[in-house]
Amino acid sequence: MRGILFGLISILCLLSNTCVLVQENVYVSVPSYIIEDDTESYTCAVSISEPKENDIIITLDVTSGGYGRINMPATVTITSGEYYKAFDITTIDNEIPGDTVTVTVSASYPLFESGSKNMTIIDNDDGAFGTPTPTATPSPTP
Ligand SMILES: [Ca+2]
Ligand SMILES: [Ca+2]
Repeated sequence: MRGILFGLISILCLLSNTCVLVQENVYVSVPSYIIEDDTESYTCAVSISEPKENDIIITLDVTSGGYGRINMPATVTITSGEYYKAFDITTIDNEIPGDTVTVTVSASYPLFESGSKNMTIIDNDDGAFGTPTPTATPSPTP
């Protein structure tokens, strides 16, 4: 009886040691492409492997090509007991044609392996989706 108990405890210790060695990951899910248009909102998400007892505040970042092109929260909180949190990305419409760009959205949390995904922001000023850019009128001379 005592031997069995000791065996069980040994197995539990072995299991918990294994758990400590497992690298925890943050995952981010974004669309592979989004279209430049200030009315569109794209649902994205961050997730972790398993729920935690405390809130996990994930930091979001985007490579420089995304600056001024999208609105995205700086952080997303996965509340205790949850492993998933959705967030929205919206695009910023501009009048610049031909500015399709691929950016990398990343999600990080201290001591966790960061997650990242590529996302292409497709321009809408080439005529296919948007209206033509109005030509500038010369300012009147006095
Ligand atoms: Ca545009
Ligand atoms: Ca554009």
